[in-house]
Amino acid sequence: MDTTRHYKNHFEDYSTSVSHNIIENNCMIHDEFKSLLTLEIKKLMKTLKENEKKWYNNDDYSVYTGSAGIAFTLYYYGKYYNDSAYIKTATDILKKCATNFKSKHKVTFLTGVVGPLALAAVILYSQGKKEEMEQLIFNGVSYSSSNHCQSPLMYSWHDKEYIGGAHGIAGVLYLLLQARHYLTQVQIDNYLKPSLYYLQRLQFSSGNFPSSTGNPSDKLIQWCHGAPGISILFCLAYKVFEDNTFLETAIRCGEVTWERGLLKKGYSICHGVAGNGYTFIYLFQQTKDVKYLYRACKFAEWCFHYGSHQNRCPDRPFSLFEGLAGVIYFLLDVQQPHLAKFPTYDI
Ligand code: GSH
Repeated sequence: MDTTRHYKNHFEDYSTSVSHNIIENNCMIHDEFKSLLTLEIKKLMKTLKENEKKWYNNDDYSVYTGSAGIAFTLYYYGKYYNDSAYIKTATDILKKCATNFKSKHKVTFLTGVVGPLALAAVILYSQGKKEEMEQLIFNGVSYSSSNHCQSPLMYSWHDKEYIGGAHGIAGVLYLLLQARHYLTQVQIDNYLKPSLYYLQRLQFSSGNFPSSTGNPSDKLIQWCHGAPGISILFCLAYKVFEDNTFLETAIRCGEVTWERGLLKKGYSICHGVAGNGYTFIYLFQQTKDVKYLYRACKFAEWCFHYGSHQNRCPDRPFSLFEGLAGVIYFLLDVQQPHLAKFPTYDI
């Protein structure tokens, strides 16, 4: 039985001759490929709109799988094509999400777990029970020291120390790096940088990363788990620290993503081909090497056949992170690769 997670990548790799009608000399997307992207985006947007009733399934108002994420794509589309109707629809949906989150959703201070956790922390602190209080706070430093981790920062979720962009330390480090101007030099030197060096040591010889510590499986090549999300982190780390080894790590992630990134699981930005396409966009932004822009275009081209190469349908088929809205977002981003940013992750 074939248990591989990816299709064989039959795309020819970059050369000036194969890319002549995809990329122009000046690293811009060729008008011919742009027309194809636009055609595809409009077709997929039509499908998205035809399924509007399904956007609001299960009262999910989140950016990840709910209507707020779809609104984000509508807004981005409206901005790109200068179409105010989409911006208005997006605003109306987001207002509805905000109202409904307050009254129904559980991840709030008043009705969700955040409230009791924060209140308990305050009470324990006032009683001088600092250690107990610290156990309640999300804190990578204390988790790492109390669990004797090799990285000065570490986090756990569902009792696992995840590594990747969505659930793991790579995602946290990515946000901390973006917020570096709010950190002290000591925090950067003693926590952030050594955590990056620790992560580098986990890279498999294939270029991929484990999904959690101690897990030897080299299986998942997705933005959420494995090389793609980590490549994005190390591109930024290279930009900030100018350490060549960070760029080398990111490039090795890019190679394995090109080789094994056309996933059977589907097209999503979280664990599918569109998310993996962002790997090449970030490598292109960092290195200006047109090879990566070409590769991003080929992953976009794969998405032109949306739905035809996948072994399952997403649970939330129209959502930003699992479904169609995210794929449209990626195709819009490929049209303007210098400005592209992974939605809601890059601030
Ligand atoms: N609910 C998701 C969908 O319908 O698209 C599927 C769940 C999923 O793929 N989760 C990701 C994953 O890697 C993490 S966000 N799962 C483990 C696996 O594929 O082995």
